[in-house]
Amino acid sequence: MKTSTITVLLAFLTFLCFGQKLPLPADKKATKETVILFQSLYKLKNKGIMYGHQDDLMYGYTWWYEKDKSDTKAVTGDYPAVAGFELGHIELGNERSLDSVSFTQIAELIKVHYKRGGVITVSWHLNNPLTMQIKDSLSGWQHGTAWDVSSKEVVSSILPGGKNHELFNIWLERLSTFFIQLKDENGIAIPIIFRPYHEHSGSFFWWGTNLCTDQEYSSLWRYTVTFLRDKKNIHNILYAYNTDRVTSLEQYMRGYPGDDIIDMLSLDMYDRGEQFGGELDNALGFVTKEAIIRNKLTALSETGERKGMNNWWASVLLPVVSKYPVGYVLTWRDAYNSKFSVAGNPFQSFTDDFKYFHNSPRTLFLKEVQEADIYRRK
Ligand code: BMA
Repeated sequence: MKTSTITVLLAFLTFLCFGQKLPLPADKKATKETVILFQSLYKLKNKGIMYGHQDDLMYGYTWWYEKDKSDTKAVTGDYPAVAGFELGHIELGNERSLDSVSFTQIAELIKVHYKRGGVITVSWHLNNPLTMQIKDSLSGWQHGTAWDVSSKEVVSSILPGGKNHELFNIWLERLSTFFIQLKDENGIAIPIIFRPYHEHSGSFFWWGTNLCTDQEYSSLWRYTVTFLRDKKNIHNILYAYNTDRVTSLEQYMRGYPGDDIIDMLSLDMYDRGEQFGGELDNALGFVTKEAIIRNKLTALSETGERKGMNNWWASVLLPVVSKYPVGYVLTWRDAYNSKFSVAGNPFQSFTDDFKYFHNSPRTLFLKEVQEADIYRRK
């Protein structure tokens, strides 16, 4: 055999062995763009960690909905690779989210970020469908919100057979309507990462670990995905399973709805003290290992710095996340006009520290993700 024939044969065999090895999203009917995104992120997580910021394009501490603005860009010169958006109150049919952001503007900026070549992730702090109907239940700001944990019957009440099941279907209809209009200028559905019912291992949302059984939590997930994917024919969503801090894989997987539903294994962990580095190291170790076994994506989908530290990004976060194939690290919103120090605000004393994180060869911001051409547009 001639050398050139052998080379072609070898290339073909390599393609057969490795080319096909890239896993697929859980949704067997996922759109082409969604499959491409999934596979790009699957590969990219071995190259570097994308930086994500919640509501980065919507507002910052000192500004609200200004064209092309971003706190991340103001500090680093670049946008985050991952833009987070929040859909709480879409279920109510409201025009604005629980954070007063217009849903029309959210859709607009999702399209902008997609056009720039960035990744979109969406969270959903949906109201409590049971307690919000009870006028004289728990008082205070939590009443009827995602944070209202006064009843353990909420999840069972919205599953098939439950007394709030029809109401929940209406909520999922409204959510679907929002997702269906997310199209680019050519009418192509924009792929997004959806992370509902988050931080399940905690008990501060009505779907938290002590507020429902693992079976109910898993059913809630399965019902939601089946509704969006099979009933509404939405095939541009990658689904992210998520917990708050956990100390074992067993704890992490409690209520996991299944590999046929989930595309990403993600973790939320904020730095509350010196033990954080070790705890994060441990948790990312078993979460990323499990993700590789199951052919899933990974993320540290919410984190935030320890109060009072001015070298947290460089000395705590970066060394730990660099050890693992973590797809992205996202810090939470810079609440407009907030009197409080919100975790992850790159505008405070640690600007140089955040720049160090940005400049690290291990981190990826929008420009690097554009170069990686994750939507294969080039
Ligand atoms: C929380 C806080 C809330 C906000 C919610 C949804 O963690 O930032 O103020 O309403 O996220 O964005």
